[in-house]
Amino acid sequence: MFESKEQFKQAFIEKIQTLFGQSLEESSTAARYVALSTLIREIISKRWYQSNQQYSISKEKQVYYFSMEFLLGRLLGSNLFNLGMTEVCCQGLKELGIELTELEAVEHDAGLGNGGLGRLAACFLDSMASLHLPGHGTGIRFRHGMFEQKIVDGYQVELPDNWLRDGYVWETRKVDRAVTVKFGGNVQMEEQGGRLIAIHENYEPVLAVPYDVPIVGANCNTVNTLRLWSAETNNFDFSSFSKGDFLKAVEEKYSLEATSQILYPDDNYPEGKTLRLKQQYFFVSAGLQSIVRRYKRTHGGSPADLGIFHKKIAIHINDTHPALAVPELMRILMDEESLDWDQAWHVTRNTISYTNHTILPEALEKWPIELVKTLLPRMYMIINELNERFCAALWQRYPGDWERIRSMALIADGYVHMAHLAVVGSYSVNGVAEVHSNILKNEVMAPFHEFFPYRFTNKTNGVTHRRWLAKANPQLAALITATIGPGWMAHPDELANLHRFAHDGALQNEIKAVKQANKERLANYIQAKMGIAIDVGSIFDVQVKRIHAYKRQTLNALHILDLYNRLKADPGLDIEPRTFIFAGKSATGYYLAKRIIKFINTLAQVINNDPAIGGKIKVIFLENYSVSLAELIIPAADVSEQISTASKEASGTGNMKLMMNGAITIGTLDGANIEIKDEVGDDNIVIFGLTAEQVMNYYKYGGYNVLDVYNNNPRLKLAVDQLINGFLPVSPDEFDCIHHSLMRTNDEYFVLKDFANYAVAQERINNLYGKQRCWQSMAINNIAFSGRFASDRTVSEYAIGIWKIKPVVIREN
Ligand code: 26V
Repeated sequence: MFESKEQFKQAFIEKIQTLFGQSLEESSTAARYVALSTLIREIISKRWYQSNQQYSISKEKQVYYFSMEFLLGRLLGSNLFNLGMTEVCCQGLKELGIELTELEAVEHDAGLGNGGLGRLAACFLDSMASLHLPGHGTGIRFRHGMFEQKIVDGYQVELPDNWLRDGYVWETRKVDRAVTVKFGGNVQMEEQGGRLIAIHENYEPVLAVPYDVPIVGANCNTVNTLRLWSAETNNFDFSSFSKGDFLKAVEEKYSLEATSQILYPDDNYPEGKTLRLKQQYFFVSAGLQSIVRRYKRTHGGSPADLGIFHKKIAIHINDTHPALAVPELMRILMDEESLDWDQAWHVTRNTISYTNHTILPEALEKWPIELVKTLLPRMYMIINELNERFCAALWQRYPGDWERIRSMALIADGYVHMAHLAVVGSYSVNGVAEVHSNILKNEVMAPFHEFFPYRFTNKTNGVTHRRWLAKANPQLAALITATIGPGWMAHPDELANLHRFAHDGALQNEIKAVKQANKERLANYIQAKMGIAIDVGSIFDVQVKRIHAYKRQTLNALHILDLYNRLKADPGLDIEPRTFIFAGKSATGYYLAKRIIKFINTLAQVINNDPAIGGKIKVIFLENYSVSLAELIIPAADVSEQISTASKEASGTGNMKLMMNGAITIGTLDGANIEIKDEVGDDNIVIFGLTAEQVMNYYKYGGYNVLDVYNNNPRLKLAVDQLINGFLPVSPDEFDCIHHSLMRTNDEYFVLKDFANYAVAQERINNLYGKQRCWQSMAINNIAFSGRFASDRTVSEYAIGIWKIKPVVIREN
């Protein structure tokens, strides 16, 4: 650590010299970033070593969070923040004529995730380390993360993400910890000494090499590990090579290494691709092998030692993507550690816990039997045995109820059902918000809940207030600290003390000024990026998230179109000026979502260039939504759009980030919106639309006819017609698919049904914003009651309620 700015400056300059053989003056911004990060990494490394040592000595239980995705974003700023070094570095650099923010901007986002699920994993890592919890991440080091989105002529265009291009300072390659993962081949059972042994032959070995990223806790010495696995091969096919067939040798190498090349960019719509199943088994197997190896070093390697594995290790699976952890842990315990089936099953069932993140039926993972059999023969054997035993238990309880047994089986209708495997193979299943957990228990997984009533709980999501409030919005953080003291940083519940100041005129003015500054920062970015000037006095109305039919960007867009129509009809219409800001990526093959992007951009083109409306409204679609861009947009938001069809959004986490930054939610009673409403009270949120129960009743019993709504709402009818009647400057069939999804398939997501209420809710937003005192008090209350949505709360609920792990306070030696 640096005692002073002077000491820091000297170390920084020396680092540039030793790394690059350059003086400070000669160095580029990129070199300075590398030098600063390297310096910080060295400080982290000491604590990392100490953490690992003390974890081993303490022998306390550890948790491993298995996730296909970790959407980390940038680490320099958050590491400095958690180390408490932001100030000294920022000031020291300033004296050298360098802006810290400029160096931070050099870092490529680690975009190893699609959206909510991956970012949640990153927030959890931050909270585990900051709560002194021995908790680590296990995932894949994708060579290419989430694609880079360009908007060309209003359409999404995908470019490969090349985040490793300039190297990644935060990772350490641990070649001595590599393990082998076996694919394909065949498995024979042979009897040896009275035991059945599985012999796996003719398999394709892939070398899994771990890259470790340190996860720095805030204001403590804890540094945990995110271990990301990379597929490599050292068995270059020398026979082909020496015969001169270079191409074949290289081909094989690339095909094996393909496993960790690319993140699948489809959330909520898994494709049954072999490579994806390969990725899942790859990191699950590598991760478990390495955990068992470490366990044996610390706790002993006899079968009896492994029989109490679950007392020292918890493994959490983030959705079903790592659900092969169930059969893989069985395999390791039986085939490699000589436990019998019952012992292995006892350990496995008590080690693994599972979070469900979606109930969209199309997102529930299932794999064709044939694929599992050929790619993972040993996994298939074990799943099959698990299935037979589970079905037998079901038969005991429900004799003759074939339909129920089929609906719960691990293998049925030609597929392996991963959610069933995850529920059966774990001791805990949770949803991510109250309403979502209840739907799991009472609808989607009702038969499982009946069979395992104690297995199901709720753990409402949270986000790290360190990144999403303190770091993203430093001025707001300073203001909060000046008002209620610094305690909220370690105890986000203390934000509630702000409530007393909700009507304090001075604080209201200051909150407004901070928001204004953030809006200006965003407006500058938009001006620079897109050449569009936006009114910083307008309401910044923000919908940033993946583009998906159920999230209903279409509802927002249709309302904008309606507002535009009304402004055209009556240029004197008295509304607060508003800037509608969208950002988000569509899955590559998701045709409808891609057209929704084009629809928003078409609206932008029409509205932003129509002098008749006097600049009262503008529409902006910011390209390439990412963690870093979110950190820029969210602090500038006045209004948070959380308008999914009730029952569809498991939780949402953007809703929490926006609330924490003082935005007012306009939203449906879906996901965590309901709990946000409960926290802030009805006066500090604007709720509209069908409830989850109403939506589910329509699905079950019918009774919704989109035409009734369409024919009875002339404003809505006009906007819907404008999609296809040549009103918009695109080819007449451009938005057929959007129109079709609304009008021809009876509006599956109730866009038209909720439209009128949404328009009323938007008017309320407009009127509330007009009463600035009232608005600012609402903003303060939203910040005040966001403490519950800090991931520190969520993670401690997991630690106490599920993982049964205790903090281990790391001493500085
Ligand atoms: C993810 C992926 C990623 C790789 C490609 C295939 C595939 C298929 C399905 C999924 C599931 C995504 C589920 C998900 O992201 N759920 C979101 O989880 C958030 C954190 O709990 C929650 O806030 C969101 O409401 C929920 O949609």
